[in-house]
Amino acid sequence: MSNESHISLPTELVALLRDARRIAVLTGAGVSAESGIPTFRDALTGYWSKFRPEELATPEAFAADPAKVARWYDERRRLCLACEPNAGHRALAAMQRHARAGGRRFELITQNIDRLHQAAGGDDVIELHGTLLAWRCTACGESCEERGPAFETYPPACVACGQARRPSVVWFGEVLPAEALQRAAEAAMACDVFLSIGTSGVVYPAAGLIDAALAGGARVVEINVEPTANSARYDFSIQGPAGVVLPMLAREMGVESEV
Ligand code: BJW
Ligand code: ZN
Repeated sequence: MSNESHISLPTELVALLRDARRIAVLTGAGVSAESGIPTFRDALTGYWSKFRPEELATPEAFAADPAKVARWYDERRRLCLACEPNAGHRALAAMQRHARAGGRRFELITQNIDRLHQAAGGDDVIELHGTLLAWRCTACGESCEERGPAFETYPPACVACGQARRPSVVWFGEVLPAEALQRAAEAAMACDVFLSIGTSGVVYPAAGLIDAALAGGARVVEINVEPTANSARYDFSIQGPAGVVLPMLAREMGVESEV
């Protein structure tokens, strides 16, 4: 299922999105898959089909082998920098501009650390799991954006104090950035429509945002290439690639975009 001919968008869904005063969108790795960035849990291509998360994506893993973990994240950092946003990222940015031009709110919440929403023109993106493009010192907290070639040493050293730096991402067992989480929870609670796109919806607390949305009375929509464990909870579950479904939705909503 990869082109528009297999996908139909319910007219009720299009009307719902067109009329919403406030939309909150939660995205996951599936939104960047068509840009060439692997997801985590897809059976053949996901990172966790090749690596054990507890050996790479936990503070304990970094403490045990900082060079190995930093090298793996640096490879992923360079992959993100080499990848372009896709039609799904661009459609979301266009929907956000359109909503705001009409005096409506459109909050873009992401679990992704690749900054591709921002590269597509997404504004004020709420990053729940941090970003791979910033690395911070484990001792003094100094942080800087890293858009250059591979680091010379692993882990890279802090320019201020010489101690090890780590990617500014959120590993398992770590708390999410408080302001991002609070803004995401507020947006989910107060929105009319909540869209969950390209996420398996198993990692908390992001996976709990649908509960906040439902508690606040929102209609909830899922877009994914396959059904997820939570599909039955959604009012609309659209099956198809985000890079195909989102431009279709934007067009149906009358959003002017170059997607
Ligand atoms: C497409 C597509 C296409 C493909 N189009 N779709 C409550 C209950 C149970 C457990 C917990 C809980 N609270 C906390 C926990 C523990 C833990 C957790 O949730 N564990 C679960 C796995 C059970 N959570 C945490 O540890 C979090 N911290 C926390 O809660 O702190 C508070 C606390 C601390 C200490 C004690 C107590 C409380 C932190 C979670 C951090 C997650 N970090 C990662 C790694 C980031 C760095 C890195 O990149 O390496 O974030 S894990 C990984 O999963 C990454 C992602 O952001 C996250 C979500 O994955 P996502 O985006 O959904 O990707 P996939 O691969 O799972 O799914 C992709 C989907 O796309 C699939 O459905 C495809 O079908 C679809 N798809 N192509 C549309 N083209
Ligand atoms: Zn330092």
